[in-house]
Amino acid sequence: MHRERFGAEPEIFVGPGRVNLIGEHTDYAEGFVMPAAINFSTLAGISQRSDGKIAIYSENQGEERVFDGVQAARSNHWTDYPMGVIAILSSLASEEERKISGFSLSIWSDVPMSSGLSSSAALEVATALAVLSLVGASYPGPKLARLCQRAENEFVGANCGIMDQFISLNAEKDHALLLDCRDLSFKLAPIPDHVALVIANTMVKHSVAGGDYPTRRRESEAACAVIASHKPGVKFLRDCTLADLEKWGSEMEPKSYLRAKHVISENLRTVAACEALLKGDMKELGRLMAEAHQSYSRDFEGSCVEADAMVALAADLPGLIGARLTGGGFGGCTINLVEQSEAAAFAEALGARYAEQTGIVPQIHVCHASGGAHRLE
Ligand code: GAF
Repeated sequence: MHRERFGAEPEIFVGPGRVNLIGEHTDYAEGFVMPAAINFSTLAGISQRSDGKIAIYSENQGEERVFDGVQAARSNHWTDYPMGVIAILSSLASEEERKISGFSLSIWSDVPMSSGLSSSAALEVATALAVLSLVGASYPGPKLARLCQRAENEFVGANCGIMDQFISLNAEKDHALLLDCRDLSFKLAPIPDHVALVIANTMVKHSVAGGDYPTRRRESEAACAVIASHKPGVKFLRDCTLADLEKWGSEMEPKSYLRAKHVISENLRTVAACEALLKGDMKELGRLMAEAHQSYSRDFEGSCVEADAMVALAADLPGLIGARLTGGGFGGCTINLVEQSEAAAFAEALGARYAEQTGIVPQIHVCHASGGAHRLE
């Protein structure tokens, strides 16, 4: 499609979506997350052009926009995601990056949008690799993840953390990745062959940019500010303990207390979940996922009726190891770790139960953990 539209052979780059096994709304609190990249990706094809313009076409949107050059501000359009990355990269100091202009970019994706599987990060990351390759520049994965996050925070105006961009760039095939969002150090944990990632889309739309995500972030940060006023050195909920919360919780808005309870306990669960996975203790991993969902739903109030139903309906199906709502919340997908031998039957039964209970036909995908972003050979 790139060749037909733009008359030039593109170089193509792949940015995968992700599923988070555990560790929700902990990344911007400098805590822990444990995502894996999945076999749904965004492809970005790029070729040079001689008129200095930047053309961006999305097959999924069925739309092309042509810009005179790098834009300084958002236009509240889907092109803000790639343009934000282009703008951030071209604002950097190196000579290569100052040459960013004059190219055609075509985008195609099979990452379901607004489903909590990081279609935005996949697009940012694929765009970043494409643009950098055109100007002959490159960055280490963790640094590029920060730049893509900046594009989303500053240009798009969505206040996300680092998890999605980081895993899309740095994932390893067949592994989950425990990320310390404070210093971006990470540990890889193999996902055993007998375990499938079954992703169940509630079909309820999720979004980071508006609504409840920023509200929850503010509420949890308000709780941190109360603890910080008593305890020097506290900057993020990562620095707080459950004992701190009990000590000063009465000074907080009740909602802030509950949001912080989720974040602080979720950090502990996420580190413990990685240990369980490394030890092959699937029972403990499943228990932690169930606890995480309860905490996300009851204390963080980050779930919705449909996601709670999807988790509950999975509970007694053969092969289930653990289930919870994944991603930014208020809709989107659940992640179910399921014995591989039962995965197909599990997916079918869960889909039928969910459709019967809610009247909504879900999409259920049996996935595997994929490698990180790369050039398509
Ligand atoms: C979204 C955000 F983009 C992530 O940074 C993270 O906060 C997640 O929601 C919740 O864990 O995916």
